[in-house]
Amino acid sequence: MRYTGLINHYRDRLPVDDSTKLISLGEGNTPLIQLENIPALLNKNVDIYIKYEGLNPTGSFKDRGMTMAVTKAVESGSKAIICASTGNTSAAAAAYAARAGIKAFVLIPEGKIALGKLAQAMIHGAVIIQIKGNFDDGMRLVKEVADHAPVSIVNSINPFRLQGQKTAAFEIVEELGDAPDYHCLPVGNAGNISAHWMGYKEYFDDRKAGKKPKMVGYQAAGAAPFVKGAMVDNPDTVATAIRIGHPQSWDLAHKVETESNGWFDSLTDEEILSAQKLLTEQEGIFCEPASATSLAGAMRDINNGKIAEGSTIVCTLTGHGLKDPDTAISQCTDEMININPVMDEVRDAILNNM
Ligand code: AN7
Repeated sequence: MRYTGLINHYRDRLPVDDSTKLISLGEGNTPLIQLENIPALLNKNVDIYIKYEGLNPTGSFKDRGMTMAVTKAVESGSKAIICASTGNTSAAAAAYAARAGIKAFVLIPEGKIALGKLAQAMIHGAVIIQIKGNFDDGMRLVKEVADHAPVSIVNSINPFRLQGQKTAAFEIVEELGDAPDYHCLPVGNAGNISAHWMGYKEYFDDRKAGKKPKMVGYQAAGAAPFVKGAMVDNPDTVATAIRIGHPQSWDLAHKVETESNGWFDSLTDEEILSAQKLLTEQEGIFCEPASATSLAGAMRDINNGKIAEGSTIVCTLTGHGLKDPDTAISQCTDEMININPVMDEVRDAILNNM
């Protein structure tokens, strides 16, 4: 049967009925790729799988939540959606609003969103409102303005978002035959880690999985309220997607930590970028900096034994590397070879670089 998106695929587990018009771009059903070279480099006996969420229609996991949120917004008669965003939510909102024929208003922090995401919001025709402030300021404003203008909020405080996003856990259980031992995710607002935990619990309770994973959330050191145990007022990190100091799912995330026996930890920008590069060079998988936080953290905790040998680990790569070409290029120090268009010079370029 033709795959037509995650709502249709999991409709029995999602809040829709036969009359609901689905707003879908074929999201979900993303690859689960086993790493082949990095475990050998670590010299540890572990199975690490990458859930490549960057292969969703707009290049991030946000599409899973956005298909549900926009479907429900349209069902309730809404003509406009609004979100604050570090970039990916705005890209997804813009695309799904275009698909639905409604308006999208996106509040983004001036100068702090990656180029690919900005291009997406612009080309899909969202109304872009740049604020002289950060994501947390944008989120506060969105909540306030929703009482004064006819717009539906599609940030992850919208419960339909997490409903859509929980389906990633279903896919993983189905592919592995059970839940993994550990599931590692980058954490900003902590909506996604909470959604995954909902999904794992649902499948465990319905006996579709025999166990539940320990949920491990990794943050950027300059934006790590869960590690600090308190909100952070001026978050900063190269991983702009998770440049968030006042997470919206604060209580939910702490419940996930306790119930799953998991933990939060943080990584420096250097560690994040080096994991991003390692993954591209060793495995051929390109994710954006924020996404590499999950792998960077998993590698550290595998090395120090916190994640035991013999474990099955899933790392979610939340967004595609093409989202942030500037950061990728700035990490590449090898000079390009410039030649005249003659064979000899091409041959020399090859022979000198074998
Ligand atoms: C690539 O787009 O919050 O912990 O406004 O884009 O569920 O917030 C993005 C978040 C991880 C964190 N990785 O997820 C936004 C936004 C990427 C992201 C996260 C985001 P949550």
